[in-house]
Amino acid sequence: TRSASSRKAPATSKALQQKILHHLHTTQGTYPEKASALAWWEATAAAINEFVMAGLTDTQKTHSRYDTRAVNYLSMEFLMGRLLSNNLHNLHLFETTDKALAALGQNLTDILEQEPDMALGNGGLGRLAACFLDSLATLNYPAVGYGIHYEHGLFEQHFRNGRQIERPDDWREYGNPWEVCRPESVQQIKLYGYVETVYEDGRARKVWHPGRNIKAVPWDIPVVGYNGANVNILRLWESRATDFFDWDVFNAGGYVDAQIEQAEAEAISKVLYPNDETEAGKELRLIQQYFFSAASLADIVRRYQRAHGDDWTQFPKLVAIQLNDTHPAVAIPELMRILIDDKDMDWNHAWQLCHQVFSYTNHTLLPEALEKWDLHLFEKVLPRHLELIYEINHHFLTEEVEQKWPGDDGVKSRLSIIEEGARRMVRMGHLSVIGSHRVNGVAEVHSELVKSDLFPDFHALWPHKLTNVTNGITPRRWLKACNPRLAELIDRHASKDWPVRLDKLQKLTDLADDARFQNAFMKIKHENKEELADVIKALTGIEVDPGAIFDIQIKRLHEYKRQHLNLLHILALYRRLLENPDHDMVPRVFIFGAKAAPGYRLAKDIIFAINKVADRINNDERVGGKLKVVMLPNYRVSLAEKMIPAADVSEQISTAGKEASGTGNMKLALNGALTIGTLDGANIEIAEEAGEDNVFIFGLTVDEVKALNSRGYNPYDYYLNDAELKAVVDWLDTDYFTPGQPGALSSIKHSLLDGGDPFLVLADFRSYAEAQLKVDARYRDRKAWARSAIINTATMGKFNSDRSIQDYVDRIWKLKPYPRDNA
Ligand code: 26V
Repeated sequence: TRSASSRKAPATSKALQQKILHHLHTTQGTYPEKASALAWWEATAAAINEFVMAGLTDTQKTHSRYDTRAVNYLSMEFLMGRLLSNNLHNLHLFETTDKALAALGQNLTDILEQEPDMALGNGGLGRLAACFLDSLATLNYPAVGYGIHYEHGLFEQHFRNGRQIERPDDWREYGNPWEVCRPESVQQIKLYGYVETVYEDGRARKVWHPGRNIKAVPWDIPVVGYNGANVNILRLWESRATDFFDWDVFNAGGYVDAQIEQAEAEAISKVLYPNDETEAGKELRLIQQYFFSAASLADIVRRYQRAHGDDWTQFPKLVAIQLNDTHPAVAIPELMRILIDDKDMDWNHAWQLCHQVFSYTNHTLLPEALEKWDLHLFEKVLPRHLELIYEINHHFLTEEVEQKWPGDDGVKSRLSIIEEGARRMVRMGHLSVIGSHRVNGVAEVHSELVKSDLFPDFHALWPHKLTNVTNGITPRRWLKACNPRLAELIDRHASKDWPVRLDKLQKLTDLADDARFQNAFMKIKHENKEELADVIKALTGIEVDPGAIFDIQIKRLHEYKRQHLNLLHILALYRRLLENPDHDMVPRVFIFGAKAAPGYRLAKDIIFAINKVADRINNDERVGGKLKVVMLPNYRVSLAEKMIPAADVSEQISTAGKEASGTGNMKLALNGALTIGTLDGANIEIAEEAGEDNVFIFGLTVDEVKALNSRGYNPYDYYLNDAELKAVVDWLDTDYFTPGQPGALSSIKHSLLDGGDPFLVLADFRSYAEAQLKVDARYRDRKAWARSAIINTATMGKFNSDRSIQDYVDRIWKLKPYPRDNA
């Protein structure tokens, strides 16, 4: 029976106190009077780890006892953030720990602040992977996350004179209490070299003679499900030099070369690439992709063979592999290589297995983000894989494409994995579609565009392959943990199980017009705003009024996300206030958080512009406190957790058709912010759920954007015909915001006019400004605002990542849940 077992006995705060003290003494080697906050954090984490590890062991035992089908989620990025608070919530030990620490004279909130974020990702794609791991564990699905154990995650952002400065992130500088090294599961990874054809028994075999061997060392991070459900594993690979063994060569002058080789091997997992949409074919990035894909596949195959030896019939029944974007697409030829070269399987059998296990998620349509590798670079690094890709391509073009479109060379060249041209390229998206049985986009509109614009020929060839799974977010981190006041209110008025049944928030719609509930809801929002005001003061020195509208835009800095549209509107408000100091507007604080890719000039200029405009406006007495602008430095998961609960307005203003889904939009709406947004990505589905009355939609639609672009868009048509727009764009070309440095902000104006305004900022400006007037008007009607905010929270159930995961399970992965034995 799996009823009451000793481990389930909930820890009392007394017992926890003892555990924490024990770890303070025996693992930290210190004592309460002397211990630093960091030591308290380490000791608390170690105490909680006892529960985590026990759950991990039981879960892994259960999985191997029942030989479970599992999904292997391959991702270059996992943006986990902090783990202690999450683990405490998921184990229901938060209050107990709070009490235990209080009894020891410590404050849990302060201790939680000691933990560095695990920032092993750039943005949406990496955070989605982290939310999915939380949901997989919570729903008791067997799953392993596979990624890279970067020594340095996403850079730390500072501002110097308003400009972004990057510093390396050092999340592991003082060790990390959550990870477990698994030397018994080390893998050897081959690179470079050449391929030899050997003839054996009248058969040609390919032998890859690698030029390089690298060791892949796995670090496991336990992923705790809510309710202490299963504890799954996130396995991150670290690169090391292979053990040096030839002592003679070493002593005969090889010493220096060996050190260089070691440094090169370790470079592979040294740093996360900080670009989230473009990267110009860097060799090291390709090696990172192969390194972690090959190590993960070797691990998957090893686990399978431990139970099934050379019987491959069960392989597609037990193994599902999800490719998080095309970054791990090289896993497809790698599995072919393992099956054919190492396991001696014939092509058709290998391909049939391969194609059944893989599926691929597309996260972007931006042409610059669609990965292509120079064929010669690819051949140099992975000579055997290029051969296999040629063969995959040959089978595909001569069998499938020729069948469907006989003699059509146009369609063959469009569908070929190899792009012909001056420089031949390997198209990773094509490889991913051909090698997978399912391909999904991440929101309805995005998935439709994947079918119609990105892969139309593939869609015609395989009408059932392309599908949609709308993204989601975990309500445990993004409501329960980050917004405890609201969580408690919901506990009292909806039902207690909302963290796993988010659709139950619907009950709150009945209270949307209830004056007492409205007051309670808005009081919480106000308290959250007071807390954020303190954070703003501490980080920037800027004082903001919690009575003002908190209008928040948080996401990577990118032209398509249009932070500069927001900025132009801020300039328009400022100008209205200067022209008429009595101009009637609800006081507003515009708050940004955004990192720019270090090499993305215009994005960095936009950050600089926001900082300079903020300086000027915040210090201008004439605006009478009606307008403030704040750009918080070093935006990251743990800062998002403080900003989101305090937002009144959520800025989701991408050019229609460009934002695949967005997930910040979901987090903000769930916490009662009203969206001002375009009909793009998941905004459309948010508007459907909340109702058009409770969001502020503006701007061109996807179809209108297409029509305008094909007519020929001319930004001057808008610039010259809108006096206010012209005035604010021209303002950027003066030294008003950068005294003594005229032209310091003119790159933005330049991109909007001579640059052709590729993201239609000027075209959407007026409609955006009008939508902002509606925001202002709604806020004046306190009851109407409260009603809309409550309805937003109440109707976001769809965006629970548990629902996304269940969609993946039903349509793609076909998993069964296995609650752990002993739970
Ligand atoms: C692309 C590249 C290109 C090469 C350099 C490194 C690098 C790193 C990441 C990426 C992919 C970025 C794609 C991405 O994050 N897409 C976002 O995915 C979210 C989750 O599906 C979605 O909500 C956002 O709309 C989408 O922009």
